Amino acid sequence: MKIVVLGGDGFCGWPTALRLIKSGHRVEIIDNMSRRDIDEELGSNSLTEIAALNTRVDTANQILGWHGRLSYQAFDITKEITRLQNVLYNFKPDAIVHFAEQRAAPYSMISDKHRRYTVDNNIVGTSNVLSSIVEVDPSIHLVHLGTMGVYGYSKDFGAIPEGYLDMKVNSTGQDVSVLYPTNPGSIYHMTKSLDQLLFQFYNKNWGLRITDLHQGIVWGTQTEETSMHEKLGNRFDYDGIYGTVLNRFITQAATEHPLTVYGTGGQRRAFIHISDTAECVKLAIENPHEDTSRVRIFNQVAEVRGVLELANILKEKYGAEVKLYDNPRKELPENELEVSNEGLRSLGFEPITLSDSLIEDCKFIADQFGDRLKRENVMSSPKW
Ligand code: NAD
Ligand code: USQ
Repeated sequence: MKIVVLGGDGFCGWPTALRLIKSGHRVEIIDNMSRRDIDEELGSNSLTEIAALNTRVDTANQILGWHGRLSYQAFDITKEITRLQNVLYNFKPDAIVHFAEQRAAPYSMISDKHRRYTVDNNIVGTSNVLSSIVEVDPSIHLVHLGTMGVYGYSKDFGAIPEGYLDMKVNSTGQDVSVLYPTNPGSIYHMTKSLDQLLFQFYNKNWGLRITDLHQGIVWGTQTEETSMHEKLGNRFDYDGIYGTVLNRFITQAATEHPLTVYGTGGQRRAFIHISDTAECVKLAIENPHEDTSRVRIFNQVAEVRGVLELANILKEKYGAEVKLYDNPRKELPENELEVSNEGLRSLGFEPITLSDSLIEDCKFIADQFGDRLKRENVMSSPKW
């Protein structure tokens, strides 16, 4: 198949692009390098060294013998819609994977400028992608990376279903299935909730084939493919704004920083390993749904874990100190969470769960690159 990967230079997009070409697909990456620019803005960095996108692409094509399967263009999908449409006319993709959004909740809560940037970038980007599909070829399958955070993290309606809630209407006694009520906890998560409405409308009006993958927190850094050459290595965020909790804890354990549990650590969240991110996207693309009467929504998660539980695993394994910090975020101090992942499982997804060996792979990398860590960036989250 021919696949456009929007945001293919990022943490999830790069390993996914490699997984797709290794599976025999042709991939065109589009990325405006905004994530690398944000590192400059924040004075932060990936713990791992990452090659420039042209070097990554050349390495994948030439050194690994995947010649011609991977190409890229660097531009902003919010600003250059004509160029985006030209890619669709010329490359003629069967599917588009949309990773190209500002994805850090803390970044989206820093200031007015950051709130607006996140809304502009994420909503205009998604809108441009949908509108371009309608203009160029409405049969293109759009696979979007959404988030578990659109549901909020509670058991108010029982186990979290895949996108739709089955309910009985009190006034009529009718059984209905509605888009799950959103309960975002940051401007970033709110943009993902708004994305859902865009998908619903474009599906209803033009019958577009759309899969929205509500992904949990991604952990790990390398996959089989990114480990094949040093120039294919993936990024690894550890700072207080882009670093996600488990990767932060692993890095902290490697650099003798106390594990930074926010609040009580009673927050429970859904997790998935980076290798499974790539695998699930591949499964969604290779198994497009026939019935386009509504948006297909899958929960892309492997398992649910508590924040303090994760810290205690690392404490036990590496003797790390666990420290409770005032929570910079407005969120439930404790929550129960149960999530269905039947959709992707029905396509063959066999989740990788937290294991000693995977933690050790990641700790090995954190040990190796520990001298690149900027300690002042570990507690850099804004408060909201
Ligand atoms: P990332 O920031 O590492 O990657 C996003 C990429 O998109 C970057 O390379 C960036 O330069 C590019 N981009 C952003 N805006 C763009 C624009 N307007 N035009 C062109 N390129 C643009 O983020 P990630 O961790 O790879 O996340 C990818 C997607 O997966 C996001 O949509 C995110 O919401 C979702 N997701 C991520 C996680 C996680 O834990 N990392 C969890 C759930 C969902
Ligand atoms: N947390 C700590 N200590 C830390 C960092 C985080 O206790 O040092 C806690 C947070 O308070 C929160 C939980 O860990 O309760 C998760 O925080 P996170 O930063 O790992 O994840 P989050 O902000 O939710 O965002 C990440 C990705 C985002 C994705 C989301 C999936 O950055 O793109 O959408 O995970 S989910 O959480 O399932 O909504």
